[in-house]
Amino acid sequence: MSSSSGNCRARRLTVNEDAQAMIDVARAEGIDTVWDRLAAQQPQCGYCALGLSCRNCAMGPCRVDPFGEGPQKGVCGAGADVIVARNLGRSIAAGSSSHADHGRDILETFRSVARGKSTGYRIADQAKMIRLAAEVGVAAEGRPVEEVAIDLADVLLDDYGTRRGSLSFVERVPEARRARWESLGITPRGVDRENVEMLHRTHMGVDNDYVNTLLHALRTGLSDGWGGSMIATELSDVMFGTPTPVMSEVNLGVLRADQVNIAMHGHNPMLSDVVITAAQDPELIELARSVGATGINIVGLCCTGNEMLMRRGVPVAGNHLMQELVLITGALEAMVVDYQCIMPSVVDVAKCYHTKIISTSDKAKFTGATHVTFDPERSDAIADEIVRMAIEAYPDRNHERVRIPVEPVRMMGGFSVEAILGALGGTPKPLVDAIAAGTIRGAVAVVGCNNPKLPQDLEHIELTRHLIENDILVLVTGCAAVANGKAGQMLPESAALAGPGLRSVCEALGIPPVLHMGSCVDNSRIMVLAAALADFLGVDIDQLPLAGAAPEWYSEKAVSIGAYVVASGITTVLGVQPAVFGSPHVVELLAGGLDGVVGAKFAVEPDPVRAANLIRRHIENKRQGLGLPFAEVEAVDIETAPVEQPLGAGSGD
Ligand code: SF4
Ligand code: MSK
Repeated sequence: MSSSSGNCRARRLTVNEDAQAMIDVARAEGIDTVWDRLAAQQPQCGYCALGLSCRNCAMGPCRVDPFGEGPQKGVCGAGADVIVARNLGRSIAAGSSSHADHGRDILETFRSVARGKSTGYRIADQAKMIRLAAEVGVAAEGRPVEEVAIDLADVLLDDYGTRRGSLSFVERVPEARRARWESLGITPRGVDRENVEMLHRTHMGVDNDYVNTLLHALRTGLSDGWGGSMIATELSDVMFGTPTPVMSEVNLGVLRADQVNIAMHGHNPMLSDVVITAAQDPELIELARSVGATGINIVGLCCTGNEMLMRRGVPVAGNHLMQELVLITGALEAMVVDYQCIMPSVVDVAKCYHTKIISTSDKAKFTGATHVTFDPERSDAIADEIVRMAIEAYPDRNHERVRIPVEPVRMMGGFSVEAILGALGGTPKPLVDAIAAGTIRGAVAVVGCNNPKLPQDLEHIELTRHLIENDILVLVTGCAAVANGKAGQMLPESAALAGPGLRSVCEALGIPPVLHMGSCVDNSRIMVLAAALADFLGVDIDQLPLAGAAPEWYSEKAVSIGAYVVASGITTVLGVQPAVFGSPHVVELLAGGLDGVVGAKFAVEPDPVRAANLIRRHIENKRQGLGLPFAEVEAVDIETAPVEQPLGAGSGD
């Protein structure tokens, strides 16, 4: 294959120059990537894509024929509605459990810090901890900080069980929304309880009413957004610091050809925080010099990258679909992983280079990787060991194979709710005033992953660009944030890309029109901000000119996030079709009926121009409902929408 045809293929797979260059190298060197494996999987199972297959028991597996010609019932008698709803509920439980378990790890370490056992950490934001303690009813005045911390940890640990009526942070939800949840019976109780109940309900012969199953699926999602994820975010801020605006850099250009490069990949900030510190140890820097490097360079991937960028300004090498390509630079001594979104394939790709894959969570081992069990009580020693392992790999690097294809792009991160309110003078009033005046039409959370079925980052970048051009403030997390960073849309000077109203606000405050709010668990920050805006106006969240979008989602965590965002009253547009279209009833409920139940619904629109148009019209409707000046927005003609074809069969060629 000629290099020009190779480039052409790479351009269809990703909009990023660094990824295109590495895809070409992978192909030239015969290294399989996610796109090759997607092509090899074609055609993917149509029953599964529609949510119509079930293997919940040993009378199956079963499938329902969507054309009405084959079987319409599984062996147990479950039809399309029940099977689709059960599958969706199980996905939400898996995603919610992932965030919940991440939150529990942080919580247990926080308790251990308070007991003086995990000495590698400290309570970095004591003021926030005291605020949280007051919020959940723990007395702080006149008591040692450690005692308060233990009591706070115990209250939040109780949230995982079932001892209280509802989760502690449900108190943050506007009263009208809480009343709605109560009337629907979907107030989240224990975090673990909702997830376990979801698994119970979807066992054969339990919940055989799809509406009932889906209502509990929303409750399961809510136990994530206002429970597991929120606990993870809040206590990470307490232990590692609440983010404030910070400049950093992004893309494969953040790797250093002359340094020991270590990529931190996964989700939990506990490990990355101590590795960053270890990499600054003069003894280890000297050791790196002794093997010929000029220093030690820590970079992030996926949400660990977002955590490190938000709090410490550490550069990010890329988002989800960059995890194999970063290895193909040949410049990485170690990829250190914990859990979630780490492809098993990284071990295979790393074998083509000198790179060590170091797994660290006993919950997430990788055959072929080097495992170092992470123990928060020995965090410093373990971080030291990991950095030494990376340094030891440096002499094995083949410098002739090192390809760092681009220069890094600058980006700004660090917009916690506290930082946003701080920039506004400590109150949401200036933001509310700007929205009321129409200077800012509304706000949209653009979140979620990459999915190789779509050209990488195209939807994130285009959708965001169209929204800010329409004076809509964009809040980003996860891989969507990294995509926008790479595109240069997250700098104060990118205000020039926005419409005149949003531009004027951003220029006055010195902030980008696209605000980085953190990792996947930090979508809980967006819930807190939405609740604060609603409370300030004395309305429910669903009345606000807000929307959500997950243009390139792939993970079960994203399904859980979508569930809690919608159940909290924010309509959400997905760019990738979820596996529910085998049941017209379920689709009608999610994309229509839910609006009358929780005041928000889902839509699926892969075209970023049409998605932006749909969102703008939704926001104008909400403005009208609040009695604010609104504009009529014409629907975009699909023929005029310049969108690339989604990838599917044959994408590997
Ligand atoms: Fe088939 Fe019902 Fe068992 Fe599912 S639960 S595999 S539909 S028999
Ligand atoms: S890492 S869940 S691919 S956003 Fe949080 Fe990115 Fe999605 Fe993983």
